[in-house]
Amino acid sequence: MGSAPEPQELLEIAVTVARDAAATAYRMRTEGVSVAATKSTATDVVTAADRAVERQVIEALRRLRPGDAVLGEEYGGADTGPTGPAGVRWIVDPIDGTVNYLYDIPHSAVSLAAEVGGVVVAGVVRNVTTGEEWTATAGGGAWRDGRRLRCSTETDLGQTLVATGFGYDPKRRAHQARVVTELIPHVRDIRRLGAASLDLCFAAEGRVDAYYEKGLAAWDLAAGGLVATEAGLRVGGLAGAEPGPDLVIAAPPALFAPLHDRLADLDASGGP
Ligand code: LIP
Repeated sequence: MGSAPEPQELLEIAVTVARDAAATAYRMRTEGVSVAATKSTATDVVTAADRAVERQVIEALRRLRPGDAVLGEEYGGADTGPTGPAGVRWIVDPIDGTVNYLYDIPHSAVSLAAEVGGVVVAGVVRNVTTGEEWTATAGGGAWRDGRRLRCSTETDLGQTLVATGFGYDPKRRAHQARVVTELIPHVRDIRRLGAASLDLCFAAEGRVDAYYEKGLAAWDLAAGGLVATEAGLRVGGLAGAEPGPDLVIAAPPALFAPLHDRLADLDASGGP
């Protein structure tokens, strides 16, 4: 097995590919976007841009890193781990925040991460409309536009601005809404911005203090999760679990336990 490139080298590839992908998404947005199909439910939409951008990312990675595995939201792929000779797997969400993208809300992103031996070592999240770009490498910190990012230092849950999200299944949304209803008297306020990767990056630089959500897939979490971790946030699940589909909590170390315990009490990982 050949040795994997350094995280910084993988990051440079990710940034090049993500910038081109975001440019395509932006162009297609200006040309007009419509629903191409629906997935898990009638509101879980995919546009022609989601597919075109993911194909573009896959082709670019095939050219730049032949043999690496790619897992993407629209075309799936290597969801069982790397098959490439160097053990590198790329995880891509071509347009995270697709509903925002469809409604022309300037809050959607290309999210691309590189994983080596099952560990995410490099990631980029680029806002399609604003061009804001968050990057991170394992041990190398989190950055936006050349500035090293540090998360919020908030310690009081009652003063905490929390971002969260809702799934596409109405029953799950009803459960998530009950959790928010019970949580909101105990925090500063809630923000529902519509893209997990950007929520994690906002938390990384203190635009919100914390974030949690049930139902995230690997492509929603991979790059943004590394940015959040490298900015000092603790990113985990309930009861010591890894962050994953059951629940993702990202919070400054002092806030993680109080937010975790409140969410556990409210069965935030439960429901459909
Ligand atoms: C979205 C996530 C968001 C979640 C939405 C949706 P998509 O991903 O980023 O956090 O609340 O339900 O899953 O579908 O736009 O790639």
